[in-house]
Amino acid sequence: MQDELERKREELLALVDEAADSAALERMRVRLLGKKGEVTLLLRRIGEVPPEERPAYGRLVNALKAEVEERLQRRAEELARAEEEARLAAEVLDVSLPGRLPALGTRHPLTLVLDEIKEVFLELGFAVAEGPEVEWDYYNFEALNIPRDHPAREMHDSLYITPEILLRTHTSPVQVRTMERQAPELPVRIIAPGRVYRRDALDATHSPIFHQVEGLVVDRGISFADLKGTLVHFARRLLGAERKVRFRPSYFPFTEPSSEVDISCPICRGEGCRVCGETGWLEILGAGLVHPNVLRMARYDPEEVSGFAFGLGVERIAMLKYGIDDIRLFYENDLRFLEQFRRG
Ligand code: 2NM
Repeated sequence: MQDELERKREELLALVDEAADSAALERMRVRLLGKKGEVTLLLRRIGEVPPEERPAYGRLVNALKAEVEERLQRRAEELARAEEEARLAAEVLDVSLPGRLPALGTRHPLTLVLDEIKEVFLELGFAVAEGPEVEWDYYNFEALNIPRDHPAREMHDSLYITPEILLRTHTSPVQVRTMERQAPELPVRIIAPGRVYRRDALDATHSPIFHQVEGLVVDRGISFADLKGTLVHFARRLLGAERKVRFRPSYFPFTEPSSEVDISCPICRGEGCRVCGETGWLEILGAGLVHPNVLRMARYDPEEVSGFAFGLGVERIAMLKYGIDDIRLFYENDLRFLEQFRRG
């Protein structure tokens, strides 16, 4: 009996040592100590043992059970330690490796140019004004002295929401709203950057949505000399100190006199090239002295004050500045295009 238990003891302890991982060890614990486990059955068998041998049998089996429990405990700790070590070895992290750099975006070329334009005018004491993109016909046309029969007022040239409301075709309504709000306070010295809308098909040189910056100065004694000084300074700050600047007579309903402003081509320096259409000159903006009717409608007295105003297309400036020949490139978000404007 004693020998038989001794063999059993060795067999069971060996089984515990054989468990190769925590899961196998748990299955082994059930096989040994569970309800129908080997040790449990040995304990139950005490009833089959002759009464005089029961105390000795009981002592031996209880000792065996304690030893099995202890061996299970030791093996569990051993396996847990080994498994932790294996996990740590598998998870090694080399903190000396170079980091993975985040993919850095770039500012959009239109944002770059717009920021440069703003900077020049902010230095000169202009403030940035904003207004709605969905605008009353009154602010977009009527208050700007644009006649009822002007082509821009046709349904097929502008994007109307109702007969009285449209998507603004320029940012001039912002200037009108600012004058209205501020009058009779002087001076007005603002730029109005923003998105404008025209009923055009998208092609290499037109887009139904594009960006403008318009400027306005109203004060006592403002003359065409103020306009010229401001815009020559602006053109040279933005496109190069060596630019020649040319004022050509023109017409706008909201200014009188009116002018278009050209610069010597920054690509060929006036020699003639693809960008300037072989003329050596590029038109960069329109400008003029604010029409007395416009001042009057905005509640300034044209006998007391005068003003100059100008307007430019941001896409147009960006295209000639960077030699871009297709306006659609600005809106397609092709990274091969955008990444060319990375700075620094
Ligand atoms: C241009 C050209 C000339 C202009 C006029 C005004 C306002 F509101 F003061 F009358 N804002 N902008 C203006 C003048 C715009 O764009 C080519």
